[in-house]
Amino acid sequence: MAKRVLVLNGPNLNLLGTREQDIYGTQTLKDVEALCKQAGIELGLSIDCRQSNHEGVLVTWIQDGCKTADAILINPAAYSHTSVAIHDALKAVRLPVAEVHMSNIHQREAFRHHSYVSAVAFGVICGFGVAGYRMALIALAEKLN
Ligand code: CA2
Repeated sequence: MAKRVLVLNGPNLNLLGTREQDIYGTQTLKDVEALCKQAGIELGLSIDCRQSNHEGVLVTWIQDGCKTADAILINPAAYSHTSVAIHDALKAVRLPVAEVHMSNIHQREAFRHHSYVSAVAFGVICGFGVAGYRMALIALAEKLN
């Protein structure tokens, strides 16, 4: 059976492609989700994409992940830099986690340099735009096989 990857996108990523195109590019969240589904087909993974602007919703989806997923790919967006709750939820589910950021967070404001998620992720990809999602799925497929 295909391994299942839960792809989570955090707050404001529903606005992708509509503003701040100099930082995040022109592709929309729909485009990112289509890219993930296509990569899933190529890699033999079943992909479930979700986005929320709410921390608690993301925490619940992560908790449910132990029943519905074999791995989690997450772009926690601004919650990367603030959320102990998301850190704790990811730690609790004990699934392999890949963290993705489209921009190079280390080249940006100091408050973006630390992510609470990185400590519970097996890998972090940043700075490669939306291609980072595909890279993370390749890494997860290898990890799961
Ligand atoms: O580079 C990334 O992927 C980020 O996770 C994106 C977050 C930011 O807070 C992180 O520091 C780095 C921001 C997502 C907001 O995306 C928007 C897209 C278009 C217009 C407005 C916001």
